[in-house]
Amino acid sequence: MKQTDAITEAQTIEYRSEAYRDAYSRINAIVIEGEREACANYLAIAELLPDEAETLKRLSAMESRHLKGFQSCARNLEVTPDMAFAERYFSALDDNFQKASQSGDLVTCLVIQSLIIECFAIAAYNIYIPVADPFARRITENVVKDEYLHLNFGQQWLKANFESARTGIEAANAENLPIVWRMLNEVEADTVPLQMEKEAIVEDFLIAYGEALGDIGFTMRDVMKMSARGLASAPRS
Ligand code: PL3
Ligand code: FE2
Ligand code: FE2
Repeated sequence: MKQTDAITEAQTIEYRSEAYRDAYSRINAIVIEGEREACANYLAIAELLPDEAETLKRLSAMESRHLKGFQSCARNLEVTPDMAFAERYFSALDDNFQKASQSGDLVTCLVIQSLIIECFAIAAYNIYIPVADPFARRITENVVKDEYLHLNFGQQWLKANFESARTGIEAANAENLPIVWRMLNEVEADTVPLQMEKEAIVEDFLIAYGEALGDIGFTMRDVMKMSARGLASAPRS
C-alpha cells in the first residue's frame, strides 16, 4: 500500500467507536502481555547466557518501556485492556518458553522469544503503524525499531552456534510455529475494525522469519519447509 493511501485510509477510522475500542481492548492487551512476557523472558535468557547478561538486561528494560508505551495507547483511547484474555492467548507459547528455560534449553528460548515472538511483533507493528491513531503511531514506530534489535540478538547468537544449535532450532520451530499460526487466526476478527489485514501480517512475518533463518545458516529449502510448519493444519477462518 502506498504511504499516501495508508494515511487517507487511517483518517477514515473511527478510533473512538464502540467497535474499534472493543477490538482494541483485546489486541492492545495481547501486545501488553507480549511485551510483559518479553521483558521477563530476556531476564530468563540472561540466566542461561551470563556472558551476555548486560545486553540481555538492556533488551529486557526496552521491553518494559514498550509495555508502558502500549498501556498509554489504551489510556489515550479510554480502553481497558482485557488482560485475562491476553494471558490465555499467550499461554501455550509461554508454557513452552517456561519449560525450556527451566530445563536450560537456551536454543529453544531464543527461537521462541527472539525469532518467533519478535518476528510476530515486527509484522503486527509494521501493519498497524499506517492505520494507528496518531498517538499510538508515534509510539509503535519507536517500538518496532527496538524489535529488530531483539530479533538480531537471537539471530546472531544462533548463527554463531549454528552447527550445534541446528537440530534444536528445527525442533523448536516444529513445536512452536503451529502455535503462532493458531494465534494469528484467533485475532483475525479483531484486526478487522483496526483495518489490519491478516494476510499482510502473515506476509511480513514470513519475510522477517525467513530472512533470519537464512542468515542463521538454513538453506532456502529448509526455510520454506520450516516456515510452512503448521500452516496447513491451522484452522481456516
Ligand atoms: C516483543 O517485544 C513483543 C511481543 C508482542 C507480540 C505482539 C503480537 C501482536 C498481535 C497482533 C497485534 C496488532 C498490533 C496492534 C498494536 C496495538
Ligand atoms: Fe517489545
Ligand atoms: Fe522485543
